[in-house]
Amino acid sequence: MPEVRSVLAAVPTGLLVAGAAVAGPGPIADPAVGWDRLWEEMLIDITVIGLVFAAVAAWFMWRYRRRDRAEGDPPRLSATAAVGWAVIPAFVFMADDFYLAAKGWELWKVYRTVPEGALEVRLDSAMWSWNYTYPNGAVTVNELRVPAGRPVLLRMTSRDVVHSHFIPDFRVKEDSMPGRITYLWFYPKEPGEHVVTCAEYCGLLHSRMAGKVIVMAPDAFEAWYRAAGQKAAAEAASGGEEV
Ligand SMILES: [Cu+2]
Repeated sequence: MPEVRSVLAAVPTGLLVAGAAVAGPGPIADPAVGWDRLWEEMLIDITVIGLVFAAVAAWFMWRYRRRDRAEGDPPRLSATAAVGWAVIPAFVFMADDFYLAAKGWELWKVYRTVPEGALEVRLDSAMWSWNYTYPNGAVTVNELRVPAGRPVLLRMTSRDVVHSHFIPDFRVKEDSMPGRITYLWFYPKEPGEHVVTCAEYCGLLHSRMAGKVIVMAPDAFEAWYRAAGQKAAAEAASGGEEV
């Protein structure tokens, strides 16, 4: 995956280099790409199978059509041929099902295996907001800022009811639940914005429980990250004095 290497090579010195280096020089398997491939493969397979079955059915309809008001004289099948006609087409169809299922399991492993060097962010879901806390203490609400070219790991829990953090563009969706820690990871490659929405009905304002992932150029992210961390530290310090 040459574009990954060029992104990593473009990452400036500092925190991000340390993270990206841990991810290793090899390509990171991106589940979003995997889901798209699997979907396309399924569409192609069901189209081909559908066309083959339709062609065979059409041929039989033509071959054994009623002629001259005759009652017809269909060929008699032996028991073996009858079983073969039932089992072989079914097996062809099911073999493809098993193949796609195996590909799905393979992809699931990628989906659940977090690459090394991911940026880890804590997510507390609540009615009705997404609350992100970064390793340096920076906090954002309904806005997940991440650097391009580095995988992101969300460790999630909920303050109240079950929510589901869904980022359609990255093909990831995972429940967050009170009293439990769940996770998801995704791989933002280019700067840009992506919708986050709640995919688990969680009360009156569920439909407004939306946010965004803002993927930033690595140096812009680092500048924001440092400033947001300092702000959080200053707030914690002044809060401490008041107490
Ligand atoms: Cu929700």
